[in-house]
Amino acid sequence: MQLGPKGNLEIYNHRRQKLLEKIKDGVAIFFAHPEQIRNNDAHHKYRQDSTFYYLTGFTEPESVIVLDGKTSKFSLFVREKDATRELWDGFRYGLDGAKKFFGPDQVFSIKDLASKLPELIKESQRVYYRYGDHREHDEVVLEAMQAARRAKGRSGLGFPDLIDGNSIVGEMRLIKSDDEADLLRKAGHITSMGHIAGMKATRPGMFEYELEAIIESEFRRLGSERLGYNSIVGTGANATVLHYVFNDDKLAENQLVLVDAGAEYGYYTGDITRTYPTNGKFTAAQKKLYEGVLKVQKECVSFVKPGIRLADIHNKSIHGLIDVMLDLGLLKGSAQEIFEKKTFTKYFPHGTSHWLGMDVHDSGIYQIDGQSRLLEKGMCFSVEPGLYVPQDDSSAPSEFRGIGIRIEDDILVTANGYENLTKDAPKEVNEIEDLVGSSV
Ligand SMILES: [Mn+2]
Repeated sequence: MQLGPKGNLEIYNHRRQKLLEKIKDGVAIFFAHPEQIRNNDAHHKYRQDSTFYYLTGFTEPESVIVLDGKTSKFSLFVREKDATRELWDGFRYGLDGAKKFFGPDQVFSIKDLASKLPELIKESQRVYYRYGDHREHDEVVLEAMQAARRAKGRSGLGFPDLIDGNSIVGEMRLIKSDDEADLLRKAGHITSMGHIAGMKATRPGMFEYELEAIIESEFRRLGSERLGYNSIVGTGANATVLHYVFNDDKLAENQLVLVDAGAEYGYYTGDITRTYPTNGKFTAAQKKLYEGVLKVQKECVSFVKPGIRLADIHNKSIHGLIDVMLDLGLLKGSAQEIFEKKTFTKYFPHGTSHWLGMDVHDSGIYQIDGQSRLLEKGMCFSVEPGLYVPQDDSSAPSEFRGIGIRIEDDILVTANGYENLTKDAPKEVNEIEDLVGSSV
């Protein structure tokens, strides 16, 4: 295995330096993500917390970062070397390895966290820590803050202020650097290739989980370490369930299958949704609905540039989809009234976009002073309008019942416009019809 962080150590130093400037004379604490038991002594596959990784490149659990704004000191708590545990579970950096490869000013054993933390925070009246995510971490921080306060004796000062440190890093993570854009571009490309592999192999009679495995296998083959989120593969009316999780149904003739899957690469994820006919040919009704959503999706994508807002894109998406719904007889009445009374949510119940980055629903504030924030170069998000007609919706024209369609791309804001990071995943009707089933 290759030791040390992926990429240049300078990237992580630079991020911590930027954070230190923001916390001024406060102290920031970040915990590694806790390991999760699956059953008995078997764990879920471990993935580091994104913010923790962003600041260190360090991937081991049971680790803690402490950054002191006054002294600019970076302290890292890690697991000690342990021959027995390493025989069973594999390599650990230990204190010396962590110091050598990840550049902390001082390194401690995670066993000493409770005793050392009060010392590290006692000079500060502000502690940056996200309270409420993990009770066991909250406990440690609270104890340390109490101990630090006691140690100060009679100072007249109260308990230190507690500020959410993750939100501050979240704002940093929202604007992607060129290095991050490269990783997102790669994740977008691998994700596109996985979707293409899935389209080629699709045939009626296969199970949703087979299709899932083919897509994910292509992700891995192309260098993706893991998924960005659990894949959704929903055929027929399963596609109308937004976060369908079962993936155990059989694909039938004349159905559309909706696939929402994303490969992670270097801790950054793609997030693509494509919807296509199981036998490679859209029915007339499927095509009408599909082309409606596609037109809206393309209009929303090409609208992206700095200075507009996600709310503008969402509104564009709503207005476009309302026109489609009126056109196809899904809704009746005036577009204005449907918009104002939000009756479109019957068929388009979700938002159009979410931030994308290390997490599929990435960090970063959406609204500033109650208003959707202005887009800037380096922001990355999904554009994913959809229409979902429930199977039992007797008010909808029968030809559309049980059809769910979503089309999703990953968009990076550039200086003058946008870059579609997932443009390699085909979405035009003729492209899809050519691809689907072509390797069967
Ligand atoms: Mn998405």
